[in-house]
Amino acid sequence: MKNPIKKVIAVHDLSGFGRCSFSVIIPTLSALGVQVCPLPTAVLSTHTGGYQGFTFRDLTEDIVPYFDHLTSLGTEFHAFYSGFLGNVEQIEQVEYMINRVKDTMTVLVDPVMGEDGELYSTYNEEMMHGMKRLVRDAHVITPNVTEASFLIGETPKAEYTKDDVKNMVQSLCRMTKGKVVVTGIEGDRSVNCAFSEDGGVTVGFTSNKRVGRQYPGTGDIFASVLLGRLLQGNALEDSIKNSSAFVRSVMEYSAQFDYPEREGVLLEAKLQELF
Ligand code: PXL
Repeated sequence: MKNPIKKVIAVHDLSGFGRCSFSVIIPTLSALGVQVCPLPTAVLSTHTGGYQGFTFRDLTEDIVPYFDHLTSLGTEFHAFYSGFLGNVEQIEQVEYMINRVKDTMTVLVDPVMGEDGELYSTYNEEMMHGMKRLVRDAHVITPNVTEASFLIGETPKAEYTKDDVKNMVQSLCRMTKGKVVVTGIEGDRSVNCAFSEDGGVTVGFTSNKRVGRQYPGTGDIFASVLLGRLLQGNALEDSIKNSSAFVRSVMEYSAQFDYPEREGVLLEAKLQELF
């Protein structure tokens, strides 16, 4: 009988504390029955949001040989998933890898660049241009509203109307052949995520009650659940709804407890909801 477990090559960093990137991607996708094959871009002691003095071991030199070895094993990989990238060279390496896999794997690019209207301090103009090239060939992209604004060359706004969001999704659709999913929208109460899978002809919206907290890593959890649900064969809209509901549930649970938000959501307590 054929091995039923799907495999994802995931290109992210490993941060030892603060629940983001691989610390949440591996358990989340595993809970959905998907095997994560981690391709680490860097190893940090903590994530960069809210901590100082963290260690940072850059693995840029290893990335392409690591990928070439994985893809020479003669095993079938079903998806390729990239997220936070640390420099322009890493973005170019992901571009090389996407070109190698786009005809045989589902390619999800989470263009992690910033949040709350700001780019991350590690980001610069050149990296943003690189990210625009990455989204072009992806099959699914999952920018938050801040990243979506930067990708289409606009200044992020504090609040978005439904029409603003529709225009934003349509502009993104002109930049990629893939499905577009924009998350974390603030403004119109009936909109939280917006998506299109037909090049912007139709734009759908989903909504969820906001929790009013800012935990790192929730974008990584959202994209991981989305990818897992898509690989299970679910439709895009159902996968988005399931993923946002899960993120909201973990945030709501975490918000009951008194601990620093920079430690991330209490994922361990809620993983069973994915089974
Ligand atoms: O979750 C995004 C992310 C991933 N990796 C590192 C980060 C961040 C966000 O701050 O700092 C190292």
